[in-house]
Amino acid sequence: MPEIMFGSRVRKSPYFEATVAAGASVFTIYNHMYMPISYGDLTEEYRCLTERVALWDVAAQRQVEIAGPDAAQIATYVSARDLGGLQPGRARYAPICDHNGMLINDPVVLRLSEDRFWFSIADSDLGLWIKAVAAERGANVRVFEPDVSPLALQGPLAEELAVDLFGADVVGSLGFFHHVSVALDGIPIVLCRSGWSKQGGFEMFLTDGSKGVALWDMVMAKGARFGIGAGAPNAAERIESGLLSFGADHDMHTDPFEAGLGAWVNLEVAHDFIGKAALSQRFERGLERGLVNVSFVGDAADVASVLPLAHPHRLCASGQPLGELRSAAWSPRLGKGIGIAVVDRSAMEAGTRLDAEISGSKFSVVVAHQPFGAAVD
Ligand code: THG
Repeated sequence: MPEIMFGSRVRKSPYFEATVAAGASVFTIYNHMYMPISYGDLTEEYRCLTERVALWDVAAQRQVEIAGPDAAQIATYVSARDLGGLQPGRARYAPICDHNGMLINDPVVLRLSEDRFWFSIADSDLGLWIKAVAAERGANVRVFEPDVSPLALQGPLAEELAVDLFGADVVGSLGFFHHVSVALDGIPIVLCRSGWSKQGGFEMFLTDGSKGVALWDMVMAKGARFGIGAGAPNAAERIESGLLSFGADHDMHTDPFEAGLGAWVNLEVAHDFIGKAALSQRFERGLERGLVNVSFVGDAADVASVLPLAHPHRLCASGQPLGELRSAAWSPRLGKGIGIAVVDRSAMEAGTRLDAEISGSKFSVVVAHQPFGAAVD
């Protein structure tokens, strides 16, 4: 395989040196930054995440900060989910759409104070968009990327390790999607109970990039007795858990209803927001297609040999194209290949069988009840 050059144009995370020292062997590029996605053994990383605790460099989930007297107004205007009632110290997952109602990002939004927000973004240049919207509206805000780099602690033992690190008082009173400013040996962090897995855990938003390696080493040292391991957002676990990856599963040609994110679109609000009119129309029209979970059928070794999926693949029934397989990975727990596909409405029902050709071989997938974590299949 060819290699990717580690040059100075694509940015490095404050944890970069620590992840390389820990054996990171596969990287992707996300928000113009290198992000480790594997340390060489995805099955062991899955076990560590689902049975113990894993440490992930997710600094590439960059923050777009909106600060100033009109911050709430701009945050609310760009978001399809109502952020009006979001209290300081709380976070919400929020689909962001363009004027046609198409998704352009799906960040976690943290409100730090009355007039300060962080949009913790997926992989697209949302900062440019918000900066332009704020300027065009003459809003009194500053929109910029602060020195903030999330490090995720995920897994069933994350809670105990967090208590060791931050104390039972801080951790015990921190609800899901709540956050609080803390310091660890003088290292400043915003600690949030959040993360891109359903194993439970926290995200430590480091606010001083010069302390990245120190923070990584400290968490690793304290985590040793819990069997902590270096890891990364895990494709199999997140597909099981129904967490979507922007750019892979849904993209700028997908609306939030098709993506299954309709519960987080607030059309009933009194205020206008970008995409509101188009989203209302799309909602009235109903779904023409949508995202579904799928399971592979057939020989396990054959299936495992083509996963994780390198790029989207067309899905057909009786030779007729009905959709596209967007992401897929081998699930060690379920013992089968699982994926996320976008399919025509007629093919969305559980049990629908679809065919794909991957690396020159024929495979079949079946539409599953979803998400896998909550279903029998
Ligand atoms: N953490 C932070 N930033 C991020 C991500 C993250 N930015 C990019 C990407 N991940 C955004 N995508 C998601 C998708 C789902 C969730 C979080 C970020 C998520 N969803 C929960 C669910 O679906 O059950 C809860 C949603 C809610 O209750 O509001 O957590 O992981 N910092």
